[in-house]
Amino acid sequence: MNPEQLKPQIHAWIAALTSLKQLIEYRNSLVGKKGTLTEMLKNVASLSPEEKKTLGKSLNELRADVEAELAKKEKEIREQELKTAENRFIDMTVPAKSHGRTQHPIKIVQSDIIDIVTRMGFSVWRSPTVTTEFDNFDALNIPSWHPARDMQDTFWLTDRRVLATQTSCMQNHLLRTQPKPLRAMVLGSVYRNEKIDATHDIAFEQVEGLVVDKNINIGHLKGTITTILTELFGYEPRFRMRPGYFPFVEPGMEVDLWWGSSASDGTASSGKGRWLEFMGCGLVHPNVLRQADIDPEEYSGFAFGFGLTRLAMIRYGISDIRLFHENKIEFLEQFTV
Ligand code: FA5
Repeated sequence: MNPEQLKPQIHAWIAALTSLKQLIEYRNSLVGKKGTLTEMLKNVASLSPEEKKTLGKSLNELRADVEAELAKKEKEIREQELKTAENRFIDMTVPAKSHGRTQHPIKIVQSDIIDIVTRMGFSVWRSPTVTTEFDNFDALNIPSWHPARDMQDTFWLTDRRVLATQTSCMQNHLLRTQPKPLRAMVLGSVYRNEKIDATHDIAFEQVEGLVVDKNINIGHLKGTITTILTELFGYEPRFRMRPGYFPFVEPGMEVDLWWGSSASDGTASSGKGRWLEFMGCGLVHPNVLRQADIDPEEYSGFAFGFGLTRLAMIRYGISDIRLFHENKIEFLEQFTV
């Protein structure tokens, strides 16, 4: 058969193709390794020189024509598929698939806090790893003879500097250097020579809030804590305030959060939970203001400090603080953003 006669038939087949899948299959069946045209070309080798010349030439021409026709069709189909995809209806109500980027739970809580407090007008700071005895204790109304130094088991360096035991070590610096009124938030890693158990680690994350203005009272403190916690949890979590002693606040209080409640709104006790000490706070002690050359008659303030690590435990129902540092992939993979 004259290959020229095959042409219209092949063109008709190509024109009828509607998908890339069909096109690839058809291309293979024709000009693929074992395709019809390929086989015909192979057979030319056994023909007489005369036939070889004419048939070989027209078969090669047919092959080139078919390839060009297929390429044209392929372009057409691809363009059509793109258009269909563009016009496809996108249902915005279908929940987005998580893109699966995992992030450490402490990091997630930290970013959330920064987001919340910057909206509330706080500046955000980071406390140093190594600080001075003065900033960590003396400036906070804890002189060297004060028994309150024993409240925090401290890692001392040989030159009387310390590994920061609390983000409060930034208070004096902020009070001295920042203009009043002041609203500052400090994030930082702190270190204590403690016995490790399910709720105590030797290195953990703290967050400090420090506000100084005129006529500050406990209502401002409670309102700020309530707002931050409500924003963090998405509902007002169950917490209680009770008297607590810290030499750098007067009056001083501690805040406990309910830990382990199975109620989704965090209000009802499942009977299985317990109170977890979460935060120290109070009105800034006049001596702390005086240390920074601020007149306590003119300015007052409140401060609070909480364990970011404990917050993450409560928020995610994590039962053991040691999990944060174990680097177990099964644990970490549960937290995606
Ligand atoms: C302080 O560190 C004070 N600086 C808090 C403060 C700030 C009081 C401003 C007044 C004004 P405390 O030692 O209680 O206080 O620690 C604060 C919080 O850190 C605790 O409530 C707890 O949530 C967390 N925390 C304390 N020790 C550990 C630990 N070993 N492991 C994990 N979290 C801890």
